[in-house]
Amino acid sequence: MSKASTAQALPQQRPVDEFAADVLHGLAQTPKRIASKYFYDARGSELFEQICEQPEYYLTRTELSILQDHAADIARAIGPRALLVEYGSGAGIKTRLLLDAMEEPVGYVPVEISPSALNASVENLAEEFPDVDMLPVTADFTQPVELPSPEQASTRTVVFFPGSTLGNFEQREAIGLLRTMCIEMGRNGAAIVGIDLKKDPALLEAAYNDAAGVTRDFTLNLLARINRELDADFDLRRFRHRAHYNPMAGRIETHIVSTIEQRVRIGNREIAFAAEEAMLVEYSCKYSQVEFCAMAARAGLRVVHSWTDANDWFAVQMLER
Ligand code: AVJ
Repeated sequence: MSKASTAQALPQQRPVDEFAADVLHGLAQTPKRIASKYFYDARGSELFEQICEQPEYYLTRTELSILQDHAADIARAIGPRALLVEYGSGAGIKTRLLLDAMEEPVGYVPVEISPSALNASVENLAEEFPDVDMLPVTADFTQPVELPSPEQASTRTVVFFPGSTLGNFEQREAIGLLRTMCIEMGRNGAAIVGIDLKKDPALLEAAYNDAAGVTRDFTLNLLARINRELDADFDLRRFRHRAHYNPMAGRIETHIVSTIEQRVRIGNREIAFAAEEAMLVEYSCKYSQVEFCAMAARAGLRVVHSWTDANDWFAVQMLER
């Protein structure tokens, strides 16, 4: 049986035009803002992998330990012959763990905007799991996607959304995304969602301000990316990374702050920054179990399992209709 290992070509807006339009639109707003999804060019993805290895950034390693410790339990809750759909495709370690534990998974569908990331993740998995149909889809998972069917019939669709990526969305969008998931998984489907839990703000702030400065580089790479792709002249020495926990909103808010009054050129436009003006680039929402259940309920989903670590720092939630 031949397993597809290249991304399906789907009609798309030209990515550079969309990036340019989003950036210019965001910088015309007050306060200025740029969506965090634009962090992830090749350099940004590389820096994110490095963030995951920083001692302060507990999220990745905690989620991984939860998946490891509860793999059998999770696999049992999923059941046999499931189609695994993943929103975003990471380095593949978590996926591998899950596929390894699952009973006869029939297919794997990573949904990801970047075709290069997509193909890389699928190529490795295809070798390791020859009986699993690899069905990558190049698409923005915030929009409903038409899922491909595996060669072998599946008993249910399980959407995997690890990494607390849900936390990057504001509450309304997050509920919208859970609704999209709910539709895509179908009537007897399930979702497995990783979320970061509320904890001591000092621990949270440390995770987004690592001592080695990798998170700072990751944040400022957004400006470097704009310079590279949109013919701009941001001087990275005149901007700084700032990440604070907002306890009322329950989230880390990351800004890029202009250290002086300055003008920046993007293509043929000029953008003015005041001294200490802050541009919003990321939210990372933190939830309590009760808050997450309430959000899921608003999307028509219930939490049927919740797996956590010994410190209750992170949770892997299983949702069903
Ligand atoms: C990949 C979205 C989960 O919000 O913790 C890490 C991204 N930003 N450090 C997060 C991120 C700064 C990360 N997520």
